Amino acid sequence: MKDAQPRTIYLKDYQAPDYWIDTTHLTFDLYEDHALVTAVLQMRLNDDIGCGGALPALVLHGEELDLVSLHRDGEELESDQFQLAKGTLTLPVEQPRFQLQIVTRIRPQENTSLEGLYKSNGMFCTQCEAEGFRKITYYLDRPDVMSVFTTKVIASQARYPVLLANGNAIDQGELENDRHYVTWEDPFKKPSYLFALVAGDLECVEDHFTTMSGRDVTLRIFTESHNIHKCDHAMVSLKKSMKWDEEVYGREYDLDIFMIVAVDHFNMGAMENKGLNIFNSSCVLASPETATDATYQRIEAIVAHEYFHNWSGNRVTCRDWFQLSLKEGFTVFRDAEFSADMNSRGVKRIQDASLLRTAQFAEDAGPMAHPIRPESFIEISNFYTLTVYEKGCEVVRMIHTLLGADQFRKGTDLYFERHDGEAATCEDFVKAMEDASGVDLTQFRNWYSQAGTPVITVTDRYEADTGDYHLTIAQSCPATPGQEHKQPFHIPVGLALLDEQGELLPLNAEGIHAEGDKEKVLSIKQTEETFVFKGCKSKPLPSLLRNFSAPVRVRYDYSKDDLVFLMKHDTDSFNRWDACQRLGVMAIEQLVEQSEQAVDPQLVDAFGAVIADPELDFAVKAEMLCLPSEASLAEQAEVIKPLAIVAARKKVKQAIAEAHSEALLALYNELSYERDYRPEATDIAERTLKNVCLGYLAAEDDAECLQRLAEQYNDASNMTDRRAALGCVVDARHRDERLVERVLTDFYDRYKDDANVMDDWFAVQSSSAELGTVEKVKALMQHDSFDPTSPNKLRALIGGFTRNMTHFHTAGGAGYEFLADRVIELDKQNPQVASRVMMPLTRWKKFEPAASGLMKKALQRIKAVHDLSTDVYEVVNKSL
Ligand code: 0A1
Ligand code: ZN
Repeated sequence: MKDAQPRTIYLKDYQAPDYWIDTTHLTFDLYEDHALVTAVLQMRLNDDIGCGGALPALVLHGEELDLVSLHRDGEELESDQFQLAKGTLTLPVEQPRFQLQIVTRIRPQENTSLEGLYKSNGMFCTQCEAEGFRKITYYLDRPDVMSVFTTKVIASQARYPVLLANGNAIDQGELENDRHYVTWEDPFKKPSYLFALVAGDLECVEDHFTTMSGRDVTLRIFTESHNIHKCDHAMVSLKKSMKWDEEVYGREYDLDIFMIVAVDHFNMGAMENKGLNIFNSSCVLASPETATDATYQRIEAIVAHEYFHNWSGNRVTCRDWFQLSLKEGFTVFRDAEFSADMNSRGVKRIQDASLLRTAQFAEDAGPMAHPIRPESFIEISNFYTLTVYEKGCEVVRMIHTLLGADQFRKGTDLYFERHDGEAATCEDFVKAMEDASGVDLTQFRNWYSQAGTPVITVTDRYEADTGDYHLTIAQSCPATPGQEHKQPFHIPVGLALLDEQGELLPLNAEGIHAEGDKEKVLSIKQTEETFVFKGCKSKPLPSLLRNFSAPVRVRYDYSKDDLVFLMKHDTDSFNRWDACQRLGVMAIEQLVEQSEQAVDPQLVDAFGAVIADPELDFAVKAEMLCLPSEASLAEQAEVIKPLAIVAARKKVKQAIAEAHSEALLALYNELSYERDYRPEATDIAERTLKNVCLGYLAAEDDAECLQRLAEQYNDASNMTDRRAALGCVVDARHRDERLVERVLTDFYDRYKDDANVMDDWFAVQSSSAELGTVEKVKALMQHDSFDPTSPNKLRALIGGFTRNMTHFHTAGGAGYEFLADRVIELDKQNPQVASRVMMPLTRWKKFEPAASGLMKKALQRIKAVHDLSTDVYEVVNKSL
């Protein structure tokens, strides 16, 4: 339990700290059963605080620490001269400037929360964001306290030959008893959450980057020796990111060395510690044999994300944790644009919008809904959400859209110049954008303060006699916890109008600048606005919210014919894909309500046209051929009926597969040729499309296709193809138990020594509609390769199961009970992971009554447990 009475913290209560810490000297003495940490802090009164003469007491944060000694200006303080309470150390202050020396003993070996200093596979590593540094020493563990850090790491030379911390190495040497040390100095002021330390027996790959001003930077990626051959892609990605940030944002790297360390036990994807990024090994390591295309692209994106934080997060950091989206939303926008530049821009947009609409919209409609800048929290770890990250990115993207690329760049230049070395706020970011561009973002600020997904409802009317086309856009936003009524948002709505031939019409309407353009972004601010477009010879068809120009839902009464028309003619690849999705949703929803009906033939034909379209880019074609996912169907349903969704989607997939079997097979064959593996966009597009075809072939009513699946599985020369075949074998329409068993065993035998591939071996089974029963998942938890202390394994197995609509929701509540048991058990070990895996239960209100009551019951059982962590406590209490 982090807090006896979990306390809510409010943004409105923010106060600057009473003291600053100008310098922080840390010495870590690492041993096998404990570590001694000596912190020497130069403290200074914050002159802006009016203290009326007496100096305020100093209140330092600290958790799970043994205080060994405490000195103030060289004098030891006795235990009656300070107070230790849960989470704090309070001491009186006598001078406005003073030095503290604090020695603490910690036990990294016993730290299962993976916050602070802990051990993973025999190496020491740290994770300090958001509030993990307080598990290392007593400190002002808040992001607005920025200090210059020096770190000396001392450990056994034999066990831990590599000793790393932030900044540049300035000293090293040998000590008695086979111990050695390295001292690191980071010249840039930073908050404690960016501190990092690593000690281990690691190898590294090394490369160099010459910055735009001609400085040489050493680049190193560290990992255990058996994985050293899997670092090349991350290194290439790092160099591309460094170059891109110079070219697109004018941002240069600032230290002599940049390091990445891969660790197996990590709560999140990666962490941007200054000069020493620590990564979940699943987000760094790749080889063609062990990583899929998706993993290659994820690695590229995450390496870039963490690197970009060096400016958007580290040089300019956050004043307080309510401002988290200041660094995360902006950095996700930066990495998304980087990925778009490196790969297929259209597909990147489709994938990001799809994730947002499926998962973030669900968050916005659930009990934990919050604005991208939350107003309160109990546990900040619960706010590393899709809302803060992905919706935050969309909000930055809208600023980019409203300002245009050039003004946006002026805005970021101004922001970095104004706030370099500071802890800033979202308001500072918006203000810099306004000041640089002259665009008024007053109303736009509502995106920062209001939760919920706005809905734009579009209606239209055509007047044949005048040729006028009236388009009305109305906006509203549903109530969210604590926010009953919303102010209208400032929404950029991308628009084009298609004529009967599918050509884009010039947009001539009053109030629209640059008349004559065929594409426009309307700047919507009112609750309802009408535009009258002149000179339309017939009723146009609107292409709305092009390129997903805002994180909103669009309601427009498209007929199926309209959607088929847009699929064919729209020039916006996002909207072409979206038309396809809408048609898919209509067809599947119809079957959810009436399962005995035939599959909509119009949909089947439309998919046939997509398969046959010779003009369509392979990457976009692959996306268009993917039916809406079960999760996205659930998000869009009024009431979620899990089994009906699974059955309806399967029926539609089978109908498409049967109707177009020849074309699908021809396309599959055309794309199945031998080539060396390259994670390049064109190759990835071909493999993706080929494997989408394979998925349909596995859904055909043709037992012979098993042969093809087995062949692709056996002959695959890369993980993308092997993994795709494995998934198809496991869930094929005509399953062959023996084949399933054989490929699962083969996959295990091939990759059992690769922890990251094994994660997937667990996930493929627990998420399978065929295999993933509660019993199977329980059995897998006992498997020798399952490590219950590994967040990756837990996410793979339990996360896979909670995504499994067939078995998680339909076991008479056994799935929910299983999850509740895991959450209760895990909460003692790793609260962050516990609170994340329980999220699916929090959506209980949306499910059909049979499921909903049982989900609620499972939540109530968790709530009744004493001493819940703040993480689980907050989620369970807000969702009941
Ligand atoms: N700042 C990191 C994400 C991160 C957040 C919290 C963590 O531990 C609780 C770890 C990583 C990023 O955005 O990549
Ligand atoms: Zn980030």
